[in-house]
Amino acid sequence: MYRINIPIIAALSLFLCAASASAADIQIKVVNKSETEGLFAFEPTFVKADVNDTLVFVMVDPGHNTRSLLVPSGAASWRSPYDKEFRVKLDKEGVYLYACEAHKRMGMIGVVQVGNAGSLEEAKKIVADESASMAMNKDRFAKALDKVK
Ligand SMILES: [Cu+2]
Repeated sequence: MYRINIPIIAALSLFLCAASASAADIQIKVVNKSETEGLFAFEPTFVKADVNDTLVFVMVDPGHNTRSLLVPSGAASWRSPYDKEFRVKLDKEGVYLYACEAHKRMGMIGVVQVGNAGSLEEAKKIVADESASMAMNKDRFAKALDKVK
């Protein structure tokens, strides 16, 4: 009796390890200046993720937050407090767009692709509208959306 349980427990714990390893935390640094992305940036600006991964916004510099501009159908929109680490579970496939509310006009935006992007029509419209009112980094949003494949 006792011996029979051991392989079952071993198999179960292997299964649980595999399941938890498949969902990743993806760190996004929120900074005034990024070596790779430029001024007022989410680093990296574009992320490709899998369903059930989690974005972790790390507020490296003060004065920023994150707010969704577009989420896939059925996904929850978000609005984070300023200056606090914030987590977003990516539980639906599609494209997510977000910005820092204080610096959206500075082009402080981000794009996330989760799994299959699906139609990009709505995302393209939002990117065009938002980019038109930006005072700097005007091409950042469109360039990030171009990375969605
Ligand atoms: Cu900001």
